[in-house]
Amino acid sequence: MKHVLLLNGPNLNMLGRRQPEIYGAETLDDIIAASTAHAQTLGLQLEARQSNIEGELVTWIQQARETAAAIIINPGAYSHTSVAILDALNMFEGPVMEVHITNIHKREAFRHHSFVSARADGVIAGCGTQGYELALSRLARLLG
Ligand code: CA2
Repeated sequence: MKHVLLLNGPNLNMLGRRQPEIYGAETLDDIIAASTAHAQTLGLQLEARQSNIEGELVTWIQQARETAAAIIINPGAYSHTSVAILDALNMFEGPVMEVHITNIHKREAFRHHSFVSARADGVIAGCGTQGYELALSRLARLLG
């Protein structure tokens, strides 16, 4: 079974606990459970990790070169600041899907640019937490 690494960046551990009007009512655990179930229907094995620390995300992306066929990443606010995450993703050879729960283009101007989008094979924004399932479906297609 092909292995997909799902990474969530800073503050996404707070989903469902603060600002539900922006990010919805589901917790990160809810999202991981739904994504894991969806991955199984697609014949994919999901490993989910979250960190508030940029370097930890970079290390996990480096390690994924040996362990994962594809990456789904919601880099959170690091989307808009992190060349380090972009550089790490550029060393990963498999497909990368970038997910944002909100439509970053409808929000403040500083959220309109994502460094990660320069590497991502696909970007899903504004589809709520369903975006993670859409990203998995796309990866199933890309991985054949
Ligand atoms: O829309 C997204 O998924 C974002 O990546 C979420 C980031 C934000 O900085 C990006 O611009 C867009 C923020 C995640 C913060 O998550 C929270 C969850 C609950 C309560 C407060 C923040």
